[in-house]
Amino acid sequence: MTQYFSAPIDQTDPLIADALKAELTRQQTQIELIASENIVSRAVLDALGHEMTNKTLEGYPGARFHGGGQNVDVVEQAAIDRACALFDCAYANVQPHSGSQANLAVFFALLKPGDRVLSLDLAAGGHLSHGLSANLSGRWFEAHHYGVDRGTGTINYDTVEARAQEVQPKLLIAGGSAYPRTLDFARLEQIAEKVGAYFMVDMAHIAGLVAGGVHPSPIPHADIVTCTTTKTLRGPRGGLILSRDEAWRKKLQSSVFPGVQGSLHTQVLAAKAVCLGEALDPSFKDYAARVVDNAAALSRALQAGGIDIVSGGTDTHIVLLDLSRHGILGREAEALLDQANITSNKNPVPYDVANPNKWVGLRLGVAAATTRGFSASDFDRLGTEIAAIVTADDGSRDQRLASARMMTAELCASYPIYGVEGR
Ligand code: DSN
Repeated sequence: MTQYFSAPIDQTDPLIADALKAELTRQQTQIELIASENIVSRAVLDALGHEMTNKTLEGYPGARFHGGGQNVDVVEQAAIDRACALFDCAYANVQPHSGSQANLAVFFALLKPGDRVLSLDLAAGGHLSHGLSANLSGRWFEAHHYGVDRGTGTINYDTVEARAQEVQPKLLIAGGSAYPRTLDFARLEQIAEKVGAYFMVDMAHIAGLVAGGVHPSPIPHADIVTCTTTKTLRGPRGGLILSRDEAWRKKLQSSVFPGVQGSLHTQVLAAKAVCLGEALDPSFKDYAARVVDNAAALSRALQAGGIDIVSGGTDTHIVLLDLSRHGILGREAEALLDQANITSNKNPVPYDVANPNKWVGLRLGVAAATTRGFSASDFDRLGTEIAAIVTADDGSRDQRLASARMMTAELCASYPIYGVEGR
């Protein structure tokens, strides 16, 4: 068995080892602009790859269903304490395996099947776990949505209030995956109060901006807040549930386990604790400030290049391009940028069609490249190149792509990640 415990993966499983190496090279040599991605620290990777993954455990620190949990107890308690300190809240559950699991647990805690929820429409930037008909949240609950104004691309809170009065939801949800502007949590709290709804905020995308003090916190306003530790928070894949007070502790604890989950992803708990510790370091505020500055620079450069930006700009890490005037679909723009080693994703814009292959939006996010070290002037250059690629005619596009590939290679060489050999 000696080999079993010591042989590296490139000896035991070349197929997977080669894919892992190729993925590292891909990340090192492309510019990551998918808004839900980031680049985690070596310390987070160390935790994720740790032998703690062998440990099976259910329950909560000090009240487990299996023996031998003393070290995971230390890790989970540290993650809870750090989440409470970071977000200034009294309650944190760090066990959800993902943001969707966290949201499902909140639905399980607050609602009964058939209850009404009111959330941001998917095309306006919402999330599938907030009541999409194809998702369990939309199948088992009566989901209604609010959108954004056609003219401004932003949420009109008077319209949300009218919609809430009409729908009378049991749960009002704010947050999503592609809304680029600051959310007015105080106003949404008032709306929820007026109609007697619970108020939940899914801050998955902006959690790192909230932690870094560059977006207002939903904690004082919402009954319950969920997020992922990925995205702007710069940690492992997984979810968190937070609350300003202890009112929901008992229900939330049992809703996560045994409500929607069984045993822990113990090594992910360790990685969550590490990323939350990193976010408590004063340097995280500087990172968060650079994220919003960089997104603004990218947005300005794209607009200067003639591209329409949904809502006319951004307050967050997200820049959402509306390509409808350029005769190019989101998936086509994504494929073109891919040829320049720039990674992005097609996305609906507000009031877009349902078919993803016909969406006219492209979503960009700056968190990963900001972690890499990109400055506002790098994003200015990047935005100029992206606009040129998207607006180029067939005759000049190859030349634009060649020039963009050189820019990508230069920027990636200037801001290396994980060293030449990876870890
Ligand atoms: N909701 C998806 C996204 O924003 O890309 C995954 O987190």
